[in-house]
Amino acid sequence: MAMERTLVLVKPDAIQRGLIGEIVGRFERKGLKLVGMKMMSLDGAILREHYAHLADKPFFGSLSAFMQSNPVIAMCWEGLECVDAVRLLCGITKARAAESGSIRGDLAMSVSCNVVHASDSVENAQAEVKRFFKADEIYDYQKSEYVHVYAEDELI
Ligand code: DAT
Ligand code: MG
Repeated sequence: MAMERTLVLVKPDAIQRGLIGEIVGRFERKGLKLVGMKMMSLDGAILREHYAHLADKPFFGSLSAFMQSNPVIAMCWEGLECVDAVRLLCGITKARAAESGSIRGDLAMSVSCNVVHASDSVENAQAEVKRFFKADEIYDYQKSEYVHVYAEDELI
């Protein structure tokens, strides 16, 4: 078991729909620790890196345009094995088929306008946090709540 950090983006559709607080609140209530957060506009260069695995797809152009249509909120969340935990909280890509209770399952209907991005592996999470945050934009601090969120042996 390990403390991990993962990247979450609140996507342009969620910004327009006034869902920032709702989405941030879900990660907070889960017991995760927010260690970085900022609003930013994405450009084509960062999106080509971020979505490199989709570069050949026919929807890449519209995906890139959508992600540049207004700013996003970038967040770095920390927690025990939190890369997988955050993916579960978000639900599957096709929001209208995502499990009820998940962020996408509760808040969205679309494949492309699916309100959040979350890193899909520990390796990608490390690369994505670096891509979106400078080292001094990530904050180390104690979260007193941890003693209630985790058992002692989980915090070693
Ligand atoms: P996820 O965001 O669940 O990790 P992904 O990495 O496969 O999914 O794709 C990244 C984003 O690209 C996804 O959130 C929305 C968009 N996308 C994926 N598949 C798509 C499709 N078939 N049509 C339109 N947009 C798609
Ligand atoms: Mg992905």
